[in-house]
Amino acid sequence: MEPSSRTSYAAAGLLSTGAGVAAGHLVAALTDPAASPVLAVGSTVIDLTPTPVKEWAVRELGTADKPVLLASVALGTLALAGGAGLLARRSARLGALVLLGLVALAGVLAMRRPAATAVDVLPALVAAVVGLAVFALAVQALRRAGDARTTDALEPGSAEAVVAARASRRGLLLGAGTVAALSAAAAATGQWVIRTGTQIGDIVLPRAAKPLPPLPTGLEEAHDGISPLRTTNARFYRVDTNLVVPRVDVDSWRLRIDGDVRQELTLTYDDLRSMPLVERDITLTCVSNEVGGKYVGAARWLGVPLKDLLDQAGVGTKADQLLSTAVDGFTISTPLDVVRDGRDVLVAIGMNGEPLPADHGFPARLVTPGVYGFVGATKWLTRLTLTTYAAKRAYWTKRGWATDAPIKVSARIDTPRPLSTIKAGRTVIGGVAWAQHRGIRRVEVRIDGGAWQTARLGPDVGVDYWRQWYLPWDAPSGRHLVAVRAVTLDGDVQTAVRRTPFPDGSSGIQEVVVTVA
Ligand SMILES: Nc1nc2c(c(=O)[nH]1)N[C@H]1C(S)=C(S)[C@@H](COP(=O)(O)O)O[C@H]1N2
Ligand SMILES: [Mo]
Repeated sequence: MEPSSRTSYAAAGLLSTGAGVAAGHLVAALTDPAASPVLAVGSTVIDLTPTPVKEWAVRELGTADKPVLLASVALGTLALAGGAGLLARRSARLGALVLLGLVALAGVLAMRRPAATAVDVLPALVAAVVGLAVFALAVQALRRAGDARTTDALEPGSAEAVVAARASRRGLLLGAGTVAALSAAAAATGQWVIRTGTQIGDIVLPRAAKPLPPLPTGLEEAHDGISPLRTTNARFYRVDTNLVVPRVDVDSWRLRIDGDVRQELTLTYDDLRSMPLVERDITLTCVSNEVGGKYVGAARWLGVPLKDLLDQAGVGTKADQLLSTAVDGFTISTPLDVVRDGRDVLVAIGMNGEPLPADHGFPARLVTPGVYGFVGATKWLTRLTLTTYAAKRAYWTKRGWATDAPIKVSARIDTPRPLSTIKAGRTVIGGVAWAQHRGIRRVEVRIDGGAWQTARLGPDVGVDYWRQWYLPWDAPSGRHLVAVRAVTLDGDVQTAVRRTPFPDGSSGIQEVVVTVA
């Protein structure tokens, strides 16, 4: 590699951009992670991604959608950074200008977020200073190496010239290596700070005014493979638009209730904690859950009934929408008649006996039984506004999604697994079924296109909670098609058949292929 070759200049662009981005990331980790240059660009890409692509990504990539997105952003940035380096071979100023443009873009994107504050320019500023400084040094070093080669009195190809070139190359590589190592260390430290910073300390939750009895024993105790009656916090699915989980300082956090109300309310975390709390068992699910998918979970939530808060604020007559805002500015809208029809809507602060985990909305979130998460489960909640659909549109509403989204009846086969091979003989087919707020009356299983057989149901935890089910099966050898469907208390039943693992929809009869050996 010639010190002044194209590769060296491209590498200088990459190195300096990497150093800038890493330094910016570290500063962001210490102030506001969402303002990190990479994350600011990534979040913008998420917001601008056309809805069908986003739906595809959630479905096909699952929780890997974010790493994939970040990797793409990184690759795009690296390409531009390499380009800036190449430009610098002709004109250092031009290269620097492109780099500055890149960083400025990240800075603008960080500031355009609804929740941005003045400190959020800091990461981009630091990235600019560090990036340009490394760039200037690198270009200077490459120039000097190039000049040395052309003007050296040493005879080209002579032993002295070879030694000098080697020494200069070694110096350059050493410098580049040092900068790369420092950058990696800065980025890693930033990641570490972000991860440890979101841990929730030793908050002790008060008990509910009338604690619920413990959950009954679930079918999972008797039959391997059926989803536990309660999903643990660690295993609960996570779906949101956030690249980094918002880190909320609980002391300065407030919940504001405003809009069409008699009296605006501003509540602290302690205010919420000292109100009469209730416990509710509610299953949560995502509209992007494919048939047989895992974006569904069931938990015991602790919180303040939304009704109590709305009664205290006094809802006016004009509002038809409850617009909730998260600390990062993300919004969700819920039909007001849904939240006021008597169902147990909660502003939850606890999940399965613990403070809400950061991933699931610490310090407070909305939980609305009977509607998909994107219309009723706002995490990192900070504001509830009584307004109208005509006046305000939430994040997903702007992207063409429905404003009301009642959960469709669904049943999932947990065991046997799709496409698995099991031993012939006595076994069970089992899983869970849900239709939040309508309840499950019956679950039916069909084997090889035969008659629908009624499965046995697990314990009843209420209409808002999923229901476990199983059907004993004396499995004969061969390949079999096993299908499941559920019927709600009000007689609604699934129709379209969806064979998994070939997802093609968010509701329908799940059918799996099983080989019995
Ligand atoms: N602030 C915020 N809240 C949000 C979302 C989000 O992107 N941001 N996503 C919603 C969606 S689409 C779903 S399905 C649920 C998922 O909740 P969970 O991650 O706790 O399972 O959160 C909802 N609340
Ligand atoms: Mo969702």
